[in-house]
Amino acid sequence: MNIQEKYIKRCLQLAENGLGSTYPNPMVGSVIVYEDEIIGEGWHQKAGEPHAEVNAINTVKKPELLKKSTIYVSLEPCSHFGKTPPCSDLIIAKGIKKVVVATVDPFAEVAGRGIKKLMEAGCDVTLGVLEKEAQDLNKRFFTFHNKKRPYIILKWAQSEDGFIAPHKREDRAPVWLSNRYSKQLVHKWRAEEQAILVGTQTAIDDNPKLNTRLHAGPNPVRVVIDREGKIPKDSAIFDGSIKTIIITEHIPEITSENIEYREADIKKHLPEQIGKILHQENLQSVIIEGGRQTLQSFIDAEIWDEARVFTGNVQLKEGISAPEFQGKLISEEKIEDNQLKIYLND
Ligand code: AOF
Ligand code: ZN
Repeated sequence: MNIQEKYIKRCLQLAENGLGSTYPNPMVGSVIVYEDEIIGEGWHQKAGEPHAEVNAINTVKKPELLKKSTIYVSLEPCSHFGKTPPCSDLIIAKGIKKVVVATVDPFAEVAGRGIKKLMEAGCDVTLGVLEKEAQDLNKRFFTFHNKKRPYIILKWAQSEDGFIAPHKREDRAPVWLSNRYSKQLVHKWRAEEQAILVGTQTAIDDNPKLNTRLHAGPNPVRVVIDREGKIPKDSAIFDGSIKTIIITEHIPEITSENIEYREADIKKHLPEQIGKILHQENLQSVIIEGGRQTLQSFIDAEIWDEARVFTGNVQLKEGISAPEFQGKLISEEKIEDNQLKIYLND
């Protein structure tokens, strides 16, 4: 690891202090280095509050050193007037001549303009140090701005013999293939994403609540596909306790509180349309929890980023088979009698 990587790594560590509180902004960290010594550090704490560079500059005890220092930032310094003024202007005004940046900011109002500004002012700018790590840290933010859709996580549980549910169900209740620790972990994951989506059949068969009752944290916005309005109105998803978006062909005249309808065109593929709708809603991530048809439609359309698959120790012998997909296995762990595998689409 070279010196530039060492300091960008520190920026990435600092950025992580903002985990869970910067949305819709990314997590960003910054350090200021004078003669191989860190003289200032900062990170972006919350949307609307100062950016990482401002916080780092404000911690420098001897401001006269700034002119001879290098500023490291895990994201391109901004060029726009948003809720706060442009960081690139501040860097120029403080006379900092050397700037090391991990990655360009994909936000349309910045997108290279911050770097251009700095270079035009005569700064020596290095771009692309630990770029992949920096983009991974804000994978939801990058996917949202670059692909104009949320970061998409597919999740399902399957039996040892590869089925996600039995064919027939007597009552509207899920059949549990994963154990209680896995279930708790799923609720933690729900709290980490901005939306949770299920298809019509899952909403009908399982009557899911789609909340985070087993883990502390916010509830994601519920998104439910109900093209023909077939889901019974007494289902948990219509209880109004959480903002719920229904993707449908026909928007009903009478709607209830916290339930919003968005129109989809039946002639076009749903995954692309849902991606667009959620982007318009400013939702940067979604966890899709079934069922087979919904999961497979996103896989077939190549509109997904991550798959989290539990395998239980139950045998179903027959039923609805697990989605078919190809991904790169990035982690594998045992949760008591369950196995959890996480894959990336790449
Ligand atoms: C930076 N440093 O620490 C962060 C940046 O509304 P504003 O003014 O807070 O601007 C938000 C945008 O600024 C956000 O979408 C992203 O493009 C950038 N975030 N930029 O120079 C930072 N958090
Ligand atoms: Zn900024």
